[in-house]
Amino acid sequence: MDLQASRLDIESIRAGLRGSIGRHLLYFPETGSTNAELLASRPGAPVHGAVVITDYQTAGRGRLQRVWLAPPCSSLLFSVALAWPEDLPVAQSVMLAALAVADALESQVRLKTQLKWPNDVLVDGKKICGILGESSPRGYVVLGIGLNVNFDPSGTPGLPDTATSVECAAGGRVAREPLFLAVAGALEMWYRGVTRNRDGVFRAWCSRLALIGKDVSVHDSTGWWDGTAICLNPDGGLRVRARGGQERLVYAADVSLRAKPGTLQAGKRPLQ
Ligand code: BT5
Repeated sequence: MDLQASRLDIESIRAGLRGSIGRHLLYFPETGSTNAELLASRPGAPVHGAVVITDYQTAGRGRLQRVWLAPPCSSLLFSVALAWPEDLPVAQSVMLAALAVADALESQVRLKTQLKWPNDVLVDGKKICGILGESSPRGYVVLGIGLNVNFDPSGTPGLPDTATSVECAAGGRVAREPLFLAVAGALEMWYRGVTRNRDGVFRAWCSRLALIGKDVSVHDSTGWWDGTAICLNPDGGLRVRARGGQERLVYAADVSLRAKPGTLQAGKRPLQ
């Protein structure tokens, strides 16, 4: 595979980094998964702010054993290690990353974003970025960020029609390096915020979530079911009142807004 033509310009990234995020930066033209790479790189102790970034993943991973796909040299695919306070839910590190990506897309490309529980950034209701948070030993989290940039997901085999990219949403290709630097800068800012105000990330994330009070369809290990999203727990759990009236707390699930309550047929995935 020829990655040479449009590989990331790592030197320009290094030159543009200002804070602790990316101070230790490892680039691979191709790797299995940047999360796996970062979790394995320093057994027992990742360095705060360490970043592994690549132009292509052969085994990119999502939640729940799903895959993350992106054509070579098309996207931002990286993982960052953050020292994470023991008393702060790991789920809030994923919220922090989503806020950082949203800020970067808004400041760099003027894209209006929405955040979707538990780990997505959307533009026009379609997924532009997925985030995978994995805890690592001794008080670190590893946040894997996959941000679709210069390709058309509708022409990429294996991708759902609910995917979009910066190119599609903004109507043109953008340089990935300044976008990465903007995400790194926003991560730094939100991370500093966490140390000053424990609730800040959770509150900011909740305020950008268009889910609470809405009719939703939930897909979890029990199948599809309908309900109303009531509120979020600081540990990332979503409290949903099911149709029968009982409240359920969901973590490992996919949740979609329902356009028309009651229209979902059993076993069928709703339209986003
Ligand atoms: C996620 O999982 O959204 C987390 C994705 C994290 C990817 C990054 S890339 C860098 C780092 N290294 C890794 O190995 N992973 C992280 P989840 O919510 O489970 O969504 C996965 C689902 O999204 C898949 O089942 C597909 O349906 C869909 N999908 C796969 N690739 C996509 C893409 N490029 N854009 C939009 N949707 C995609």
